[in-house]
Amino acid sequence: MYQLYYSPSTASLAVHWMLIEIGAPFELVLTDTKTGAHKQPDYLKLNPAGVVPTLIVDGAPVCESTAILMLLAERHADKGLAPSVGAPERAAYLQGMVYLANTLLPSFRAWFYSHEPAGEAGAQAVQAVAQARIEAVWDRLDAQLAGRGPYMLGERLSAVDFLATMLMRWSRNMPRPATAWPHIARYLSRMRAMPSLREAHAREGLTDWIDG
Ligand SMILES: N[C@@H](CCC(=O)N[C@@H](CS)C(=O)NCC(=O)O)C(=O)O
Repeated sequence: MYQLYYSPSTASLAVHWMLIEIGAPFELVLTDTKTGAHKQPDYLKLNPAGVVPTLIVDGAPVCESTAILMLLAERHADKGLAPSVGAPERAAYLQGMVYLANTLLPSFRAWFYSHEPAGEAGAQAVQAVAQARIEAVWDRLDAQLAGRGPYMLGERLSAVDFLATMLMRWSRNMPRPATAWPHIARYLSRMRAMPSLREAHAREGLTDWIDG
């Protein structure tokens, strides 16, 4: 039985969604970032960075949403959410996960926590850079989806889709949300129809975005 330390609408959503999709038994442990639960000493023992998510796997904590998604895909290989070692799509899979983790995740951190790099005085400039970086990723992913779809890796759903969709959702209140890009919009229509994503939203009490 997995235990997922989560906070609604945050980086834990992709993990929550994947757990539902693979049908693995898990327990949700609310770690509400709004109340500071993620900075309490007991939680910091599990996740020293004081962020969500953390997944308890065989009694040990695993941090970093991207790593957790890759681990779950590997542990539940029968669900086909990661191309196996040596498969032709393996390189694109690794590249897709690391690209999202290295570009979008930090850029969203800068967008949502724009005071962090240079204090309140620098927040506006940090947001402007973050917005430009995020939009550049949408340009690239839109072109990718135009050329090969319907999923991020082509014909098959993979862990990349869980991470990409969650990050696209995070742009919903930005000046240009990801849905402003036509191929991404079409992609998200398909993803938002997935019963597992809808279930994750319902369980987290999220009502915006899922219906477009
Ligand atoms: N690299 C981490 C980032 C996690 C992260 O930044 N989580 C945010 C919510 S989306 C958080 O816990 N924020 C609370 C805080 O930093 O105080 C991951 O992918 O797991």
